[in-house]
Amino acid sequence: MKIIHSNIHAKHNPKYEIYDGKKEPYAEKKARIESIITALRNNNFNEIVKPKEFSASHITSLHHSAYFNFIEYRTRHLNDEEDFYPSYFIMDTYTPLTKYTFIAAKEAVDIALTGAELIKNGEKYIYSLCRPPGHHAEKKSSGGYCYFNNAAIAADYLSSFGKVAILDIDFHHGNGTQNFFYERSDVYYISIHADPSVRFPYISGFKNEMGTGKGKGYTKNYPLPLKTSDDEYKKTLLKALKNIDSYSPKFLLVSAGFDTYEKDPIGGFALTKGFYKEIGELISKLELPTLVIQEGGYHVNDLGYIVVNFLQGLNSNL
Ligand code: SP5
Ligand code: ZN
Repeated sequence: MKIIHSNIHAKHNPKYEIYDGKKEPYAEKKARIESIITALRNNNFNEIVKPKEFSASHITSLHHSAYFNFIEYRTRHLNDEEDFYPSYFIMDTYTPLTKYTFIAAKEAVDIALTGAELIKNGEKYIYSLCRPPGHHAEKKSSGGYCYFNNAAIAADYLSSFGKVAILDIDFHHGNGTQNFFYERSDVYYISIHADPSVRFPYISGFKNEMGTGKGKGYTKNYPLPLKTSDDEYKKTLLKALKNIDSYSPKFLLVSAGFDTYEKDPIGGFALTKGFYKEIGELISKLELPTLVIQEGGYHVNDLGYIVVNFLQGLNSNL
């Protein structure tokens, strides 16, 4: 399995996030990716390749051009040491701009699109190691550590070649991805996440959100309570996979967050380390060309192990 990765993400390095009025260390840190890459190399995932550069028009065909220009222009005018906190285009206190945020976020999109192009050309499994993550980013706002929606942009690209199902398994609901496809039937968004009435993003991810207009029936949410166990999660995952199978997509995109892990510092489910291999195996039974896009997951020490197990599970069907 090819892994798409670059080091540019490391330049995006916000100093803190603001929670309940207090500055806290930034959870979405570059060490996450270093943990994953080290574990991959130690486990014979050796095909690690750099992304291609794609035109920014892939971004502006989903995100508002005024928003794209704001991120590009505002970061270009920051000093090395300056972080920029909320404004009109930034919806929370977790998603500051730094001087290098634009180039890192653009690179993450290229990582996702490089994976999408390989899948379109016939690869079975690709892992796009995106950072910053993307699934909270909306048409004209950043949020939840996300700036450009890597998964939505990759899904939109793939949708020109056949129907796409997006399975979002991050602990948090992917409000951005859901919104981009809420009125479309050619991309089916299906998400398993923490009950949004008690966890970020609070504004969406409820059971009654099912799409509208032409998209009616092509959004599906499975909110789960805090402390959800492996067994409970598996029951829900099987339902989600069944729905995906009935949709008969040409491509599967997995928005893969690993903040569902029991020891995750900002999660709240009780999934164990060993369970991620089974999640991968269950997904592989769909036998679909699958693009895995990295989202959240903040337990730096165990993150690499979890990702390797997930990918090994996915690969087991080859
Ligand atoms: C991509 C992704 O996983 N984004 C998640 C964004 C969630 N941000 C809110 C979490 C804030 C938690 N900080 C809690 C500190 C308590 N001392
Ligand atoms: Zn998350």
